[in-house]
Amino acid sequence: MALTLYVGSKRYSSWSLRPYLALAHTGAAFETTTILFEQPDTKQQIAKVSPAKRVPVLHDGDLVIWDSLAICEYVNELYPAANLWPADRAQRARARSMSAEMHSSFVELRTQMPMDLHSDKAGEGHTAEALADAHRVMAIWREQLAASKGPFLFGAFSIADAMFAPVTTRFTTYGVDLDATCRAYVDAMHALPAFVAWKRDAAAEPATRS
Ligand SMILES: N[C@@H](CCC(=O)N[C@@H](CS)C(=O)NCC(=O)O)C(=O)O
Repeated sequence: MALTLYVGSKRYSSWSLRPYLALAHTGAAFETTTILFEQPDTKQQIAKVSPAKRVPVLHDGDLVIWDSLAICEYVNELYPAANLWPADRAQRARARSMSAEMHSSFVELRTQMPMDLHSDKAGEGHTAEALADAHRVMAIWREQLAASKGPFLFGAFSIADAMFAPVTTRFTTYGVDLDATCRAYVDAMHALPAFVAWKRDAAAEPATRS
């Protein structure tokens, strides 16, 4: 098989979840290889497949694509019929803006509320800075969902949703308050068959972080 997506522990690897959802959305055949975190050879295993020494990384034959957003862009070019970006240019520009903001911002949210799919850490990590990040994320969602009417940010699933998927899990794990609009969005994300499959696989992995 030509396409292999190398991912980190599904329980913890927020960056890995994004291209997995984008690839799954295309319906294309691909293989997923998991490199578990916190193992004695984790760094060596990642370095073997990723020039950036980070996961996710996609191998398409000899071509190596690293970084979650770059992989999503490549997948969009491989499978244009999957409409991973909105068709309308202005909407596409908005989707790219929010994807880029998600990719480069919200450091406190990431730091205080790291992804952990199978833990209940309600109330942990609720620093003022992390909550300010969370409120900015939810403001983006609310504005976009009001315009599109959902269930995803631009109606149908797009790369923008893939980029925010890990945050939806952080809000659940850490018990961040959600209004009805954001709750419906999180529920739609968590009902995606690909998300359900990822979470099921994550449950079978060892818990290596407290
Ligand atoms: N900007 C990168 C970040 C990738 C990244 O930081 N991956 C982490 C795991 S989620 C990693 O590979 N850590 C392994 C290590 O640091 O050894 C992307 O979007 O793909």
